[in-house]
Amino acid sequence: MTNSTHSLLDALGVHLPTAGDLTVRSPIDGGVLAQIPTASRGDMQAAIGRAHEAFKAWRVVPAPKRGELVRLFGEELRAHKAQLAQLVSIEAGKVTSEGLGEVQEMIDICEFAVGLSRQLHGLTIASERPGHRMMEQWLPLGVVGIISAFNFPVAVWAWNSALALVCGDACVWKPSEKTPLTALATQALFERALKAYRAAGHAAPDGLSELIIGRADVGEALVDDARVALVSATGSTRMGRAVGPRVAARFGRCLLELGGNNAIIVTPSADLELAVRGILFGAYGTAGQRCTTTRRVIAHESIHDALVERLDRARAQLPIGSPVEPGTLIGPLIDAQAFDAMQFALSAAREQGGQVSGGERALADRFPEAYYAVPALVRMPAQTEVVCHETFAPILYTLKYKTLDEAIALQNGVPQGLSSAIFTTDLREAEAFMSAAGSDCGIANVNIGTSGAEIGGAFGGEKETGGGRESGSDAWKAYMRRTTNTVNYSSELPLAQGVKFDI
Ligand code: UN1
Repeated sequence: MTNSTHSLLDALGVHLPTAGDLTVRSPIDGGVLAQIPTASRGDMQAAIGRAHEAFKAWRVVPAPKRGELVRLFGEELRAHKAQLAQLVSIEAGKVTSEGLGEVQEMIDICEFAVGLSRQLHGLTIASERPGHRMMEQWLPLGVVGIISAFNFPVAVWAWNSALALVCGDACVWKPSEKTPLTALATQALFERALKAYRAAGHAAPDGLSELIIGRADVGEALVDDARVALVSATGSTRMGRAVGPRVAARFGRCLLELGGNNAIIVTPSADLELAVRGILFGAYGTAGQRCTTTRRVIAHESIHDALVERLDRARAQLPIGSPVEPGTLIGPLIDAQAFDAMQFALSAAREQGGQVSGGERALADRFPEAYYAVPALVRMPAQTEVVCHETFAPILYTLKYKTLDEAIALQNGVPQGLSSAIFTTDLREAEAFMSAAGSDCGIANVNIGTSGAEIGGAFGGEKETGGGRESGSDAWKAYMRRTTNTVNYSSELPLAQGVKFDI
């Protein structure tokens, strides 16, 4: 580990063990950052036990008081934003501005959650019976298990935990094995917030937010434990296919945030300048490793060639380099496996009639142990099998269309349903795209790209994306249980539906 990473971890309050079976590498140069021990199934079960006890105490703390803890955590994040962001760059390979953006997303959700802590409201419902009142309440749910992926190593956890904590739940976090250091740093910041909360005279139980670093068996222990009321899992569709049925088998709740295969439709009336910028960030930002990454462009035949040529020229000039160096826009892929998957997809695309530009390995001389790739653009003759598959890499497939109906059918013609966008200045096209017969995704944008959603909206998608919604809007309801209460304040006992049962 370099001295700078060491001092960064120190500043964030992380004291690493000196040995362990998990080797943590930086995708920047492939160098070893740390060796840390992994937990066992038993450790996970013990953590769930602590969280379950914590839940019992936390659920009766008034929600605005719970919000105060999340407010303090947001303050820690503000104070350590630059350091945590730098660690995100080192461990996940994000360019500086995106690392900062990730921590900003955590701060934003904390603020949203603090406001929400005074708004966890239910309805009052008209009763058909005289002297009766009906209402619904939202009550704390239980332990929330959070399984997060390497590409948003800390923000996605924050979306879940900030809401879960104000909702009165306790959390158990299993981060990606590729990014345990950012998880440890986040946990250390949370513990500082907890200390400040207690120092201000508030009571908070131990075990409110447990972090367990481990392999798949530890994730399975989380998924299978009946004390975990909600499993919120972010990752591949393959992972979701394994998690979903196991949680369902024990009647637990699942919030799945899985793969995307996001498209941008570009119509003849589009502002092409805007479209080019939106597509470049969507397709190649984060080196194509967002679930919201733009993977397909569906362009009208009248503008297709001009648009694709512009994209291809701009693509070839995107600065690839170490994510912590100024000016870099394209950082590394997470590891060799990701690079291999990219090459595999590109050769499949060639076999399926695609014309590939870019995609080669970059900077191999400077970083022989790391995997940088030239962003790829593939002109496809049709939406073939490889295009229907999510490859977590900077590959953009381009397709042509004649009618908007055809474009929407192509856009919807993949198994995933996370994000989508249209670039158009035609009101009819924009509205049709967002309508019931339009995009089938959880996110449908107009004149912006597919990625980079704000936390205020509900985030998630349909079909193989898993159907869950996280973050803003009323996504908080997934972290609570609803009770319907009917209160009789009369001295009669009328039955609903006019039923008589006179004794
Ligand atoms: C993810 O890639 O798992 O909309 C989440 C975005 C980010 C979140 C992406 N706010 O691209």
